[in-house]
Order: sequence, then structure tokens, then C-alpha cells
Amino acid sequence: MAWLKILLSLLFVKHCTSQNWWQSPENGPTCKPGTCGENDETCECSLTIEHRLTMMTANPPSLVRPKHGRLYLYNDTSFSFPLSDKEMSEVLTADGYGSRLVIAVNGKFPGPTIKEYEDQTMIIHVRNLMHTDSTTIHWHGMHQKGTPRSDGVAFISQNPILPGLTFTYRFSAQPHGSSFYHAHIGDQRSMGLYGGLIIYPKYKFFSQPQVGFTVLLQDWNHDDEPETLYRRMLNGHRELNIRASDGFEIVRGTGNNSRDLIVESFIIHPGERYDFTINANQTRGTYLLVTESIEDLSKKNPPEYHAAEAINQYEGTTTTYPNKDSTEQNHCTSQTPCVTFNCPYLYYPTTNYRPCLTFDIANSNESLSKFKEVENVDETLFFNFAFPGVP
Ligand SMILES: [Cu+2]
Repeated sequence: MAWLKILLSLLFVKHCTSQNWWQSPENGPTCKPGTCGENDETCECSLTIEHRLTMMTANPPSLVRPKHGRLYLYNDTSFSFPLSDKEMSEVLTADGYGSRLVIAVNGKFPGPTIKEYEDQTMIIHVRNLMHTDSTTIHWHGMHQKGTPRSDGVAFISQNPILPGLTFTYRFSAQPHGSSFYHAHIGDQRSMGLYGGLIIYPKYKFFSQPQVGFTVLLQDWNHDDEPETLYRRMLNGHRELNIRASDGFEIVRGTGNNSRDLIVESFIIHPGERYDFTINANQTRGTYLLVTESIEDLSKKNPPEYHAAEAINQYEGTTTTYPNKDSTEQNHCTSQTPCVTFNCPYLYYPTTNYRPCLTFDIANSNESLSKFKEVENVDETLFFNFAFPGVP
């Protein structure tokens, strides 16, 4: 009977490992091993939602503060004992300023990026561990053909997921591209309940890179001011060209049929996504990727600068911490203008040698994104959208 015992224990071990992948959301995988691969039919993932405080160590909970890229316990007044890398990785830093309530997904803020392949059946378990708040998740950009119940709009396509409950979303991963998921109830999205949703195309295209990084932008009011923001992703160094196209398939546009736009910056409205390539062909060092809001802050007293910054560092170089401020944007000249893409106004911006390309300039190689003529029009309605801007 020994062989049977061994067989049974093997079965038991296998059973355990396949059941437990979702039970340690912070350290375990987001998606079930053996799913979500290029040749898999399904992609099964688990998102655990809970409230967390930023700038706190995990165990025991203790407030931390930052200095020169490291974190220190709040009572370490002389900044003598930096936290270890592991301890730092457990802290949700957010804006690094004081402590604030956020929503973490699998212990992360923002949530983990889910990567899958086009046409895969998505099975996503959402566990709501918030104590009093119900939630839903909308899968931004997904067509949800035949699966309206998985669209995630609270009170319209589903009942909210009550505290302590788990809800499973099922839908087909269509169309391909860079997208994201986000809460669709209250202000949970701006508290952190969102993450990347990258759908790789079924067919490989020439020179399509499969590696890269995702930049997620969110509205952020540390003190919960009721302002909303439009944002501009701005490259502070004009030599680092951003190649961007409309929609999502710029990544494949590097071959002969390239329809890339070479721009210095582009304007992102809420919910929009871009795939862009940064040509790292500059002097090795540290560069900033800068996102600014496009509000007119010049009349504010004192002047304000609303921006988010990310450090891009060439491998093997020492990190420096370049400081960006809004006064340094004078690298655009009449000979070397800074091209901006997706301006909402005809005359934005009027100064600084910033010619603007509007969205209709961008062309796509993607057959699905081609404009389709509508036949048999019953009625034509005119919607008057106005973007007056500042003359
Ligand atoms: Cu959305």
C-alpha cells in the first residue's frame, strides 16, 4: 500500500498548491499559475480589496518618513537607521507625506497589473475585505459582448459586492491593448482601487516589444480638495523623444509601416491610455518623466505647480534626484519646437513654441480601429461640446 500512500500524498500536495494560490494576496501571484499564458484558454486572477494606511510599516505598524530615497521610523529623529529593502517594500508610500487612508489591492497601491492574451476567458475573483464599504470593479475598455453582468457598474449591471463577500467576474479579454480596471462606486478609484490591464494581441507583429513598463496616473488630493485635474504627460528633456500614437498599438509601429508620431508631450484626459516608446539615446544618467496638470495656475497666489514625477535611470548609473519645476520649460524654440499631441483646444498653448497635433492626425494600422461608415442613418443629432480654454 506504500505506493498508494505516496500517490495520495502527492495528490494532496497538488490539491493544496492549486487551491492556495490566491490566499496570500500580498506575496503570492495575482493570477493562478498555469493560466494567463500565451497558450492558455483562461486567465484566472484574484484581487483582494482592503483599506490601508500609507507610510506605515507592516508589523508592528509604525509611522515612517522619507529622506533621500530611504524610509526611517518617525522617532528616528537623526535619520540614522534606514529601513531595509524588504521593510520598505511593505510600506505603501503613495505621496510620501504623512499617513492617509487608501484602498490597497493585494496589498499594493495602486493594484497589481493584470496581463493576459486577447480572447482569453477572464475569471477574476474580487474579495472585498473592507469593513463597511461595498465595491464593484469596472474593466475599462473591455467590450463585454454577451457579459453585461461583468461590466462592474454598481446598481446598473450588478449589485455591489458587500463587505466580506467575493464576486467572480467572467468576460472575454477583448480588445487587445493597454487598459485598466477601476472601482465603479463612490471615490474608491481615487483612493487607489485601480490597476493596469494589459491585453497582448493574439497575433505577433513585427518588432513588437513584449517588455516595458506601465505608468498609471490618478487624481490625487492629499487633503481631499474637490478639484479635478486634466493632466499632461510631459517629457522634461526634449531629446528623449516620446513616440506616441492614438489608441494602443504604437508598440508595433516601429517597422516600415510605422505611423508613429514623434512628440515631446501628450495630453491625457481621464480614462485615456497611450502606448509610447521612449528612445533612450541620451547621455547616461537620471531623467524625469513629468506629468503636469494643464490648469492655468499663473494667477494663483502663491503660484502652484501640480505635477507627478517619475525617475528614469540608465542602468549602471548612480541615482541623482533631479528637480523639476515649471519654470524650466524653455527648451522649446522656434527651430526646435516641442510638439504636443491631443490638444483639446485649437489654440493651446499659444506660447513656448508648442505646436499641437489633434487626435484626428494620428493614424492607426489597426484594422479594428478604422472608422466604419454607418449606413441607413435615421436621424442626425448634434452635440455641442465646447472646450473654450484660455484665449
Ligand atoms: Cu473606466
